[in-house]
Amino acid sequence: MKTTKALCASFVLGLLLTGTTQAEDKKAEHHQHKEEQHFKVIVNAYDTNIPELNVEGVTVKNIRAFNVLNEPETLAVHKGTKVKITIENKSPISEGFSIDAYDIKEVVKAGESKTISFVADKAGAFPIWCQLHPKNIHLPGTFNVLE
Ligand SMILES: [Cu+2]
Repeated sequence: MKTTKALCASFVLGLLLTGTTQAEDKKAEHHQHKEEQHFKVIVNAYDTNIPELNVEGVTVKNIRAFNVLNEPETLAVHKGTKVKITIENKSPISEGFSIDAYDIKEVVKAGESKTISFVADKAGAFPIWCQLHPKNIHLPGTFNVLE
């Protein structure tokens, strides 16, 4: 009877120890920033025709509008993640890719790709914008870093 109790007690203790070790491991992983995420952002240009537009009482017909977008426009990671972004430029001209808070300012030539890596160590919502073109033509995106 005594032996059984002792066995039971050591079994329970064993379970408790295993449980604690797993929790510690998870904590350690979190602190070492082991998480990695790879994104692919395609920069694309859209040539659109607006048949008719009324601006300040004046009707203008057949306007050609040129818009550049990053797809996807929003990227989200947790703080501490190792981030890799491959920027593929499908626009017919060179495009910029900037995230000021992370000192990122890249230029990708037409038809080319570039991969950047950094650790997302600042939480917040940061604009991704093109430093080469006006913001009404190359629409800004957002880099979200969650605490
Ligand atoms: Cu641009």
